[in-house]
Amino acid sequence: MEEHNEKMKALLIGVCLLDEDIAAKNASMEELERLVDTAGITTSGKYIQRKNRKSARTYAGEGFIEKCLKEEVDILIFDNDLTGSQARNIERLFSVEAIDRTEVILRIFHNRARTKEAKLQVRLAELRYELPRLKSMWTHLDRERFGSRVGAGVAVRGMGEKQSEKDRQKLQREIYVIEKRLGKIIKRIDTQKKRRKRNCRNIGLVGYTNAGKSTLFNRLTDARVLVEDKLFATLDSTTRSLDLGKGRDVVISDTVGFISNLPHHLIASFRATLREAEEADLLLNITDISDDDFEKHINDVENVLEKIGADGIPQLLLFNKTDLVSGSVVERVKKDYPGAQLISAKNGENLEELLYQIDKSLNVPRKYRLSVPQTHQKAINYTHNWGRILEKEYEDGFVKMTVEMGSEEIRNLEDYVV
Ligand SMILES: Nc1nc2c(ncn2[C@@H]2O[C@H](COP(=O)(O)OP(=O)(O)OP(=O)(O)O)[C@@H](O)[C@H]2O)c(=O)[nH]1
Ligand SMILES: [Mg+2]
Repeated sequence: MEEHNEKMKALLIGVCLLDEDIAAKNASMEELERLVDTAGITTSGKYIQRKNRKSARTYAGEGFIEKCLKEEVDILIFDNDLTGSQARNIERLFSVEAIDRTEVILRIFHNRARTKEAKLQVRLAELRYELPRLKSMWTHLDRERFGSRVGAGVAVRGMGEKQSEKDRQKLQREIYVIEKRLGKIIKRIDTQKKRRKRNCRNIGLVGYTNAGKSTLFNRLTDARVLVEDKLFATLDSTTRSLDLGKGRDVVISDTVGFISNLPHHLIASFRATLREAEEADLLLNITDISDDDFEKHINDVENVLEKIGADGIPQLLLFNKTDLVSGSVVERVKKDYPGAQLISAKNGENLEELLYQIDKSLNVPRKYRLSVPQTHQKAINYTHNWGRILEKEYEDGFVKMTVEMGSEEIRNLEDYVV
């Protein structure tokens, strides 16, 4: 895939069928513009076509595209998925490159992948995207050589078809090799994880892209993961230990963000990176409260979690960027989502409480040393009821105990912990 420089100019085109929601389409176009910007392309116009059905040949219809193309641009970007032949039809008719949303995402990933693992995953996603498009890519070659006869089903094996078969095999071979290499990487991650799991619990940060996952991650762990006001700043996962106080160590992982209409093959290709989320004991599901569409984003994230089989993992819902919204929004969200945590990762607001809630959600039973006056019968009974006593001795009017207890329960005995 080629690199694109800043100067590339694009028109964004979307189709909204008459029975579809125009507000949702507008939001999707706005997001596409952000994606396009992240890919280093300038948007010089956005158009939505309302109609009752899609055009098979050019998706938006030739007349509509013609009207949009009042000014000279380098590329047309469609918010909806184009088939390979639609893209080529448009390119031939209007002499301008045509791509869709998925390809914009792929370009971003392509330009941003840094580690070997991320690069392999991106390459795999690109190959999986290209494969079904190959056939139609070459059919025009056949048409040019044999005229309409091929289209009429004449049993001529055209140049294009042979070429397409060769290319398909080449792609499939490459896919096979990359899948094998990634399979090995996943195995390695799993082995490391197993080793880690024996000692401590794993937390995965998930959420819509740009929600503030990396900002929170850096805040909590003093890491220096790249934070940017761009979509898909993070493509790799990073794991650090997180101190919940009193030696209660857990590990936390920052990972790639999600987006609506995330192409299926892209999710499948990012298996190695998403492994951290798939295997977590607790997910911090982080949402940007200042985004008008945050409710939709929560849904989108749920959908991706379901696709990767992580929807059964206990979750803590976090609303981030409270510094950007009014008190009334905060109050409404608190009411609508009881149990959710409202934070500002940037200002560090409410993070103490967050750590406590994380601890509570994990409720890892751990060892504590307690020293309880013998007269405090209530506390002693409580310890027996809620903890597992490992050692017990009497000394100078105190009961000294080593107990294993959940982090929630131990809060009631805080005064006795030594
Ligand atoms: N005002 C405000 N901005 C924030 C807060 N948290 C994060 N941001 C900003 O939001 C943008 C995205 O933050 P990141 O931490 O990169 O978001 P992310 O979820 O890791 O994004 P991706 O890796 O792209 O998926 C950056 O410009 C941050 O500075 C917050 O609490 N308040
Ligand atoms: Mg990030």
